[in-house]
Amino acid sequence: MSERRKRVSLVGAPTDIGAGMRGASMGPEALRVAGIHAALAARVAEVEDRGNLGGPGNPWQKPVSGYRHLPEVVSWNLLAFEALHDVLAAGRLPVLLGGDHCLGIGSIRAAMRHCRETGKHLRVLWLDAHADFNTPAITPSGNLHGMPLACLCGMGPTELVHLAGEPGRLPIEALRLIGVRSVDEGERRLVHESRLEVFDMRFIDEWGMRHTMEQALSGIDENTHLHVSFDVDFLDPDLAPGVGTTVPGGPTYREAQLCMEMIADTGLLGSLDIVELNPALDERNRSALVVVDLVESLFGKSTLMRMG
Ligand code: B3U
Ligand code: MN
Ligand code: MN
Repeated sequence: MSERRKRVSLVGAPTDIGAGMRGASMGPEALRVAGIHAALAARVAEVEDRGNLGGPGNPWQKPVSGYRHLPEVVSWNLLAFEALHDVLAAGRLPVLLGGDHCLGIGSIRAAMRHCRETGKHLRVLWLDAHADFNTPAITPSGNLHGMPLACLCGMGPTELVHLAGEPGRLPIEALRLIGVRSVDEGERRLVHESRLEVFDMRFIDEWGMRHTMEQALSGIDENTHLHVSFDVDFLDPDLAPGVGTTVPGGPTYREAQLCMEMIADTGLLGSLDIVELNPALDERNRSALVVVDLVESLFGKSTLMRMG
């Protein structure tokens, strides 16, 4: 569907329940202040803001059996799952304003359910400095924002793996990780054993963003639902310092723009997460402003009219 005909719903999830640092709970408001609504309204047929989900507070506790805040993470993800599935079922495109990246579980579960109901094929583009593929046995922190992909692929606590009693798991083949440059020791082994398709920064340096995106998008067709999970720490910290876990050596402004533009060119974007923005660590909201700028490109903004 052309971007111009899309109808978008913003859903805020103000929580830092899965993170190792407080502050991502302010992400939704920072994105609104940076003008996400107006920026999208200029690109698509209609935008509504469904406001914020109201989940549990952050008790700031130590890990229990390998996880921090598991019950609260489950609650937030159930809320996200319901809200985002409602948006999809209404024929609209959900934009999750996070919040930390543990919310990717609920969000992608909603996209999986939607694909099951509509017969679409899901492709997930996970834009992130990290692999987010830890399990309770190997996590160095217990923070669930480092584990969402492993949970989605069936490795994690049942409450998260089968969130809301949902069947099945996310097939590894549906996933593409882009921009990765920080992977923990045990996680590296699991990524390798699981044959996750990862376009790390070395790949991007050697092959360029154009080739990277061609590869990450290969095999899609008009029946594909593209889910983009955009962890703001994907970007180089020079560009976007407002995240809890900055990792140097990320995509530049130009590389990130091209990444977004090439996704937009497919016309297949079906759902989006914007996560890990931490306004407490930002400078005059500049990371939020960069994100909004990139989201405009993701929804088809281009300098010139594109031919063909
Ligand atoms: N891999 C580390 C750090 C981390 C993962 N995701 C973020 N940080 N944002 C962990 O704690 O699992
Ligand atoms: Mn992440
Ligand atoms: Mn990350």
